[in-house]
Amino acid sequence: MMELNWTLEAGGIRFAIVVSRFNTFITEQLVKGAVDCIERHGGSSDQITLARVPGANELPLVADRLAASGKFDAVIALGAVIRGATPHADLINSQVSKSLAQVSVARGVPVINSVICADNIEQAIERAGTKAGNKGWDGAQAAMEMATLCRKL
Ligand code: INI
Repeated sequence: MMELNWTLEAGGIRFAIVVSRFNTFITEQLVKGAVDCIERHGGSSDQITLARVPGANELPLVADRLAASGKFDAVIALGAVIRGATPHADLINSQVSKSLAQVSVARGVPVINSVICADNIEQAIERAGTKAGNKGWDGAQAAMEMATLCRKL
């Protein structure tokens, strides 16, 4: 068995981050987590391009443009969808996660889905740098791993 192994490093990887402004007090914490993760793995802000969109629904289109540009080794999509009184959030969640996965496969570029899907604000806060970690940090780690793996395939 030949297993592909490597250490997790950000050096040399070109990252694109697309983040939604909806629930911005949460999503800005995800940006901070992602950038912190990249920097703590030897990367720098020069390697990161950041695009902002109005809401999670708009993430797939911009992720697609970024992935198609050939300028990035990985795209990290950050957002926070918080359930309200209507099924609106559920519709957004299923559409966005399917579309991000489609973009990734169609463009051959890792597109990391780091959109928080929460029942309430407390759950979202827990995933934005408090009790349950930071989904932006997790997304940056997944981006590093996938970009490095894809280079070896
Ligand atoms: N967008 C979000 O990013 N999070 C939400 O929780 C949310 N809710 O619940 O409405 C949300 N709605 C806006 C949506 O993503 C689009 O921006 C809007 O529909 C315009 O296309």
